Amino acid sequence: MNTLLINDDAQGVRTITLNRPEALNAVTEEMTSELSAALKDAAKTKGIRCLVLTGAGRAFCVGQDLKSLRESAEKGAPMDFAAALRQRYNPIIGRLADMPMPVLAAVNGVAAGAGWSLALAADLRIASDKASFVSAFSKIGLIPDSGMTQTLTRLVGPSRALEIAWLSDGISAELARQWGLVNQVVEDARLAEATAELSRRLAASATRALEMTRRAVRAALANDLSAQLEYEAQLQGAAGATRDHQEGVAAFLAKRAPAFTGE
Ligand code: T3D
Repeated sequence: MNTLLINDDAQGVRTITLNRPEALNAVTEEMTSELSAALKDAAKTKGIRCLVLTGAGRAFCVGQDLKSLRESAEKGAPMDFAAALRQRYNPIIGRLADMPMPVLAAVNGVAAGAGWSLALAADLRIASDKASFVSAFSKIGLIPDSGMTQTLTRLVGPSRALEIAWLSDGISAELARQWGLVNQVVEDARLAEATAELSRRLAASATRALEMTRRAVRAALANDLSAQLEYEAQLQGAAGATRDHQEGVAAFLAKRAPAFTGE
């Protein structure tokens, strides 16, 4: 891997670090192909129970590398945006959304364009107080992509989503927290520690129940009550058959902490 760093800890947390700090982790073709492979691998690796996505250096990710975009155009092979989204970006967003474990974005610095879309595709976001967010797409005559028109709209509603997308003003970490775009803001120096704390807590949980909870929460945005009640019944049927459910009940009755295994 040239554009990513991948690290596993003993608690079941895998951290993928976007690693082009000299270019603020701008996204290249190589990065999308490596990230896609890394997500595929994390999804099928036993024992990975929380995935953290972060950036090296002062940025989280500034979206598509505009220098490589210009180079391609100068070579007479301008980027086919629709194809790039269908073949490179969208599969990554789809994979992030459906990982079998919680996905946490640790936003260490500026997140712009599709870089912000990546953070929005995570389940939860923890941000450094030095982080900032900018849609950026409108400044280069594009529309928000890589899922942003949906993730952003669901978090802040259509009117604020349009304001953010049309104006492309920078949003501070604190304002992002107030608007529900990030779950926690911590002092920059504490980001690694706070990320480890939250990700290890998630990794020690009943992983399959967390994944099914995500499915239920997502379905709730489209279902009416009776469809949602039925979906909850189906998912609870599956959750109730897990080893972690048995362990949770046994631990409660024995007045001890549960030792979930993710099974
Ligand atoms: O198929 C498709 O649809 C394509 C997919 C597109 C998805 C997208 O992501 S489109 C959106 C692309 N991203 C942007 O437009 C963001 C552009 N960058 C900025 O607006 C600003 O750089 C930031 C707000 C992110 C940060 O500002 P600041 O003041 O902290 O840094 P800076 O001075 O602007 O940038 C520092 C360097 O990073 C600078 O390079 P230099 O002059 O030192 O050589 C700048 O050019 C470079 N940089 C920043 N963003 C990008 C970039 N280089 C390449 N690509 C970038 N996206």
